Amino acid sequence: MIRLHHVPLARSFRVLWLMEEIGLDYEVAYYSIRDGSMRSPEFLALSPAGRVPVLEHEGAVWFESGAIVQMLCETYPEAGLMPAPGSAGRAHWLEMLSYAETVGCLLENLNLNLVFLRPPAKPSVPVVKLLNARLRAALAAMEARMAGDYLLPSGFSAADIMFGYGFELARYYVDLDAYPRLMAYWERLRARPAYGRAKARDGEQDIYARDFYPVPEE
Ligand SMILES: N[C@@H](CCC(=O)N[C@@H](CS)C(=O)NCC(=O)O)C(=O)O
Repeated sequence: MIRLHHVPLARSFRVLWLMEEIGLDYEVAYYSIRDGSMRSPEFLALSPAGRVPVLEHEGAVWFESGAIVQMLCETYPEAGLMPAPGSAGRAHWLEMLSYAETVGCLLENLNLNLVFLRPPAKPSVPVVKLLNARLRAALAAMEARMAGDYLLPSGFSAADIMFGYGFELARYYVDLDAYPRLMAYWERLRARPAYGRAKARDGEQDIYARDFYPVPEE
């Protein structure tokens, strides 16, 4: 039995997409960040910080998207979504899994300031400026390094799922047209049939109410 604990458009989408690439049969348990369901004792028993994703996999319970992605790639090596341990490219693949979380954490902090903070609390403008600049710098660095069709010269891998998910969400905070190579890369990713199947199971997102969140005025 495989069950993904998932919030639409959250990092658990990485796992959803990866499971579609691998071709697994799985169930999805849906949550919302807004309704308190992720603070229930049942959910906290699965996820210590009350976060998604959590994956129940054949009796094991895994949390942290990067770890789940690596575990799935190693459990199903025939899917060919990682360079084998010890092979050329493995270090770069692991770097990219973690780099994707550098981007993920910047997005999370922008979300906290601009999406989840409730009045009378106000976002910190200097902090939002800094986060926005750091997000743009992280994307610009990948734009400069993008030489082929995917992050790894060997071709599509789970690193593209980890990073591509964050690139998709960055559109809420930055103008993605500033990164033409990443935009072309993103078009390749979203054209993948497994991405389309994952989107069909993602569910209705209730995180963002707007299409774009600019840096607020001082
Ligand atoms: N590093 C963790 C972060 C997980 C995480 O923060 N997930 C968010 C959704 S993208 C969440 O569950 N937030 C709920 C909360 O903060 O209460 C991972 O990659 O799995």
